[in-house]
Amino acid sequence: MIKKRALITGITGMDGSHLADLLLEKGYEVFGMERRTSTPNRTNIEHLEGKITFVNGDLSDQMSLLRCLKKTKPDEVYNLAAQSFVYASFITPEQSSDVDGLGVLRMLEAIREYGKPVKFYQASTSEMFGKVQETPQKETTTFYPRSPYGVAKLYGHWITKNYRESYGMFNCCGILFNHESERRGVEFVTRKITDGVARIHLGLQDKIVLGNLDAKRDWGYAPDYVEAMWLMVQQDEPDDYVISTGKTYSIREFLDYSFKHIGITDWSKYVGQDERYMRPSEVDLLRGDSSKALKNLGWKPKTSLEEMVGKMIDNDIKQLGEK
Ligand code: NAP
Ligand code: F7E
Repeated sequence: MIKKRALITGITGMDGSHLADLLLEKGYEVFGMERRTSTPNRTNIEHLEGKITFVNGDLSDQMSLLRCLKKTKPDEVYNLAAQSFVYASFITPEQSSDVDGLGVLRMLEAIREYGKPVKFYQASTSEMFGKVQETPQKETTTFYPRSPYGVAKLYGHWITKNYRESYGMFNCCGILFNHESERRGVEFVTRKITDGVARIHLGLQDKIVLGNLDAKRDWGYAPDYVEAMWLMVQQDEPDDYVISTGKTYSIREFLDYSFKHIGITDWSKYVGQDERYMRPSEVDLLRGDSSKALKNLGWKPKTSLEEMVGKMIDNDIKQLGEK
């Protein structure tokens, strides 16, 4: 049987690594696009070495993308690469806009130039809802991004739709709400907390210093969410979907679940706050409505927040213990 071929950009990231696991399980030949760095970080993908093929490319370099397509001849391209840290997009707005906005255009142009039929998935985000205009947020909710990241992703979202309508390309956008896992980067609030709680549990750290504790997020589990990406690409018609749990929790509530996991109910003495982790403009509340995904894709989240927090902390304790 001929194997389907998938090219994943952002292979070293959280979602890229989980999607590669899923596609390998489904019998795909998987290609992972990696950008050149002085010290490669393959922490999330060590287990994939020998199972997938790595190719070099960068979303800020047009020709490198075309070369990746020619080399890998994919049936499906999942564009997961991005400067994905909202906070950093305030510090390097131009670089974030280039990669997260124009990078998408470059990949779409590369696919047009390549000329063979390719199904394209774009990693859109709930950050496009920003200062939310209704709750819960769904596919038809008006966008109001609140960061250079959100604005750039909105460009990526619209250019993907525009190329679908202009050139009849199979392009779909997953508007994914926050999702986390054991492989989440440690600068994001969930992993910063689970790693910090694990360190406190092991006596390696006294305090976790955070920014705004009142922001609310709709947090799901990344392995559940990569399944939704794949389902979108398997449809006969391309479309855009919100992927979320429908539940929202504050950072304080995330702290409650996390400390409870190691038997602490009053965490006040273990958590500090510092202005330096606050953002110039904040997204206060996100809660998604993914009923379209349930209806058309049969997708729904499987993992509760409590379960996910437990998995993340247990993994952090194990990893720190091994070190
Ligand atoms: P992540 O862990 O930060 O991974 C981002 C990946 O993009 C990394 O592999 C990174 O490579 C790569 N990358 C960065 N700049 C690049 C460039 N110029 N060219 C090529 N690759 C580049 O992000 P994630 O959480 O897995 O998210 C995956 C995608 O979904 C991103 O597009 C993100 O914006 C979007 N998204 C995420 C969430 C979420 O909650 N996780 C929600 C909605 C949408 P290096 O290792 O070299 O840095
Ligand atoms: O912040 C607050 C912070 O950086 C969540 C990305 O994957 O999801 C992610 O973006 C909230 C914010 O994720 C700290 O102010 C408080 O309100 O974990 P985060 P994010 O900004 O929601 C979306 C959907 C994406 O698309 C992005 O790529 O937590 N917060 N104290 C903090 N945040 C961080 N990082 N660090 C703190 O100390």
